[in-house]
Amino acid sequence: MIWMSEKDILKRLRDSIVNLDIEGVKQACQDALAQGIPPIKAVTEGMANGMDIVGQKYEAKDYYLAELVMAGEVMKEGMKVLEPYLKDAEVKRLGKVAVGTVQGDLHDIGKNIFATLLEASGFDVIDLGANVTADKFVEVVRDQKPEILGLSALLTITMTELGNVIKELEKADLRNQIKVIVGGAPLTEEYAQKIGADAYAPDAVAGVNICKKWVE
Ligand code: B12
Repeated sequence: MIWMSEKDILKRLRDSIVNLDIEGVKQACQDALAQGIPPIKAVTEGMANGMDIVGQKYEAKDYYLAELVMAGEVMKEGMKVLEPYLKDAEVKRLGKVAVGTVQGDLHDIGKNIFATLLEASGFDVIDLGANVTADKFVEVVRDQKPEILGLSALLTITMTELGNVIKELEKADLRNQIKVIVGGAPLTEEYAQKIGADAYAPDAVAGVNICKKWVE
């Protein structure tokens, strides 16, 4: 491979998401690894920036739903290349975290990144997927006893479901057994406080750092 600066590779990662270019993203991820760019940086400062641009294009009606779907697929292919390098089997085990995207919401890319980074940091992750009902979250907290529950919501209309999950945990008398962290683009610190979450994180890295503090 011809030597490229880190900046150029991050730009290629971003652009291949925006151009919905699966082969391009895979190659750029491989080049990032070959050049010693930390894989987490390739995600957060490369591909994730591309997803932001895709979102803006969707809002501007330059892109339609088909492109949103495709962008999600392209990002997932890139993640497949990077994931083995994000994980490190040698790290000490820290505890159990259940994660999921709330009911009505199918966005799972951010949640998946959070889950991957948790695993890489030594947490055991129970990934419930997307469109998860409050009942399911309650059942898992009761039966599998994770220390932490991570909830994701990407739509303004599904944000309210986060509060609902917390209420259901209270009703089931489980709220005091678990720390709840919430994340997703439309959320804010204030909103997280209002619904009674223990923490909000603007990105997956910050989220993992909060989880680490909790189990220290
Ligand atoms: C890809 C995408 C899709 C894909 C999702 C594919 C998938 N498997 O996830 C598909 C095509 C399915 C989709 C569908 C829809 N989408 Co969409 N989508 C997006 C897009 C472009 C990117 C989202 C994404 O993956 N970003 C990249 C990841 C890495 O970022 P992230 O999710 O924010 O996650 C980071 C942090 O937020 C955080 N995080 C996330 N979750 C959690 C959880 C915890 C616990 C922690 C600690 C951290 C954390 O960590 C992550 C990494 O640092 C966004 C635009 C955008 N830029 O956000 C629109 C967007 C979210 N979608 C939108 C809309 C409107 C829709 C649809 C309603 C479209 C339609 N008309 O049908 C549907 C809804 C379907 C549903 N019921 O969920 C709007 C939402 C507007 C709003 N405020 O409500 C957005 C903002 C686009 C826009 N600008 O209009 N979408």
